[in-house]
Amino acid sequence: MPRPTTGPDAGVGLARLAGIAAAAVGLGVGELVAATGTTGQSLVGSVGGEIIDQAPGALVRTGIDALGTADKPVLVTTIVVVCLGLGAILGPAARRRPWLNPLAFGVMALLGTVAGLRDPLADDAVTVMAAVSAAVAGSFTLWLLERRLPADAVAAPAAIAVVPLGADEDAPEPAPTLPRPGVGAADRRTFLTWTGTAAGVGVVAALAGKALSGRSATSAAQATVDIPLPAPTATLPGTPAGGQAAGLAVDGLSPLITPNGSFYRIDTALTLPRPDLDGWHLRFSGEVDNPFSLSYRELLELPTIEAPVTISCVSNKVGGDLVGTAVWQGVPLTSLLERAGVKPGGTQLVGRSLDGFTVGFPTELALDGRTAMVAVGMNGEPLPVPHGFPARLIVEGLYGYVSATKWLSSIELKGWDDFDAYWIDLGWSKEGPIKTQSRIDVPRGGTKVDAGEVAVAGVAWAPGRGITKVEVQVDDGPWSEAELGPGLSDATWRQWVYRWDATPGDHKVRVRATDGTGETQTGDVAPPEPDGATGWHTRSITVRG
Ligand SMILES: Nc1nc2c(c(=O)[nH]1)N[C@H]1C(S)=C(S)[C@@H](COP(=O)(O)O)O[C@H]1N2
Ligand SMILES: [Mo]
Repeated sequence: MPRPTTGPDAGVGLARLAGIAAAAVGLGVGELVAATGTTGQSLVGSVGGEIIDQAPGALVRTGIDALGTADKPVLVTTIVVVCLGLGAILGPAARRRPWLNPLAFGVMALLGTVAGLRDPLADDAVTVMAAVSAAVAGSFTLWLLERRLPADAVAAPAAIAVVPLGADEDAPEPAPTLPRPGVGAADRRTFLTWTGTAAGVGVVAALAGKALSGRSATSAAQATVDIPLPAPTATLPGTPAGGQAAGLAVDGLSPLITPNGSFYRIDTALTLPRPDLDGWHLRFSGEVDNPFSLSYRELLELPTIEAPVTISCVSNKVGGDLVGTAVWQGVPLTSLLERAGVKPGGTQLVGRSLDGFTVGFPTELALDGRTAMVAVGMNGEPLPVPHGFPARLIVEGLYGYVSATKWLSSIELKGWDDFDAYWIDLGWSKEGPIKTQSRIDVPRGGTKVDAGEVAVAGVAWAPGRGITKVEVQVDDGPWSEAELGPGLSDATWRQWVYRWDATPGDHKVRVRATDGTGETQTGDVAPPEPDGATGWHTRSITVRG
């Protein structure tokens, strides 16, 4: 397609640019104003959050691990691109019908406002201010730019034809025409300068907003919190003084304790909740005799425990990496529930997050002796924001979606049948005990190894029951017992290694674990839905001669 320099088509092209630039200004100003709120919640973030919450169950369900990680930038990018695209449509349209300009920006502001008001992370007043400023700035920009559209583009006389700009030799030569003397080129340059400047303002405003919300009160508060506990690794068995908890020394094997920076992350939060710590309270309510609430300071002053616990996501596939082990530090649920006084009707413990996410599990599981806590620390640090700062639930033996509420805001006791938490409505099982699983970490799939001794190693977990045996099978041979690494507790995974005398050729290696009750992991293949994947993790390994 030849690129028009003048004429009606040039006018459309330039008006599109004006629309895109105006949309960029609207987006940028909206983000900047939204970032001034205490929570720093982004307007685009609120819209994305609303899309995640409104998306049909199946879509969110299949996207659970993706939504936890890679799809979030994709969603944000899509929203931005759609807004700019709407601008590209609006630009030319508003040239004919100027009233479309305020109307379109008004509708977008309304949508942003609705999403923001429904978003528990966004401050209502700030949302309205952000949406209104975005609409006014965007609409004004478009009005300004359209007044600067080159005169010939606006007049669009039929006689002026399209002049190809690119070296498009195949294209038929159109009747050569010249820009009208005195207008065209110079006007065009001025217009493009204005448009470019406007787009630049939009980008700078958006970046400033991002910087501002990143430097929120939360980050500052978190940096100054000192978790009143000793460094956790000191209490773990087999820990060299001041060092990491020791485990099996095999290259590529998951460490016994997963560092915070590489701990898997799964949640529906498009933008991280960054609570205003002064206003944050953990509330206990519902079927209890003494409802109460605690500030962050009050929570930190209570007696705490620390325990290594392996948590996993129900959407983890066989062999997947949505599982990790940390030393969690926090206040035991037993003491908090004792203080609240659970009534007989409070058979379900509902955890609610600042962003509206909910979990629910049988209250008795918090009281049966397993590790169950309101965690404030992870591996000796205050909870990192992506893992739930300021506080989250950790319950040994339960998948995260029924228990591990991050950015915890309240614990409510309800009847088992009176409430279904977030993922239950979307078709996942109401009860979520973690199934016994094992994974081969090394050798990696598809790698070639040399014949001779090969360390096949990985981790196996059955939190709450513990792991007593791991077996490895090569091709259709017998199951052979692997060596187990140090056991921190029944709540954590166990490393294992099998020293395989590898013979040249293509082999299949599979693993299965037996838990503390004596039950061996089933080889029946089941998908993660609705209550966790089963099957034996299998790797194809080529051994060189
Ligand atoms: N607020 C909130 N908490 C949440 C979730 C969420 O979407 N929102 N996801 C849960 C799920 S499905 C899992 S598996 C764990 C993951 O915890 P992590 O991200 O710290 O590994 O958090 C749980 N807590
Ligand atoms: Mo999960």
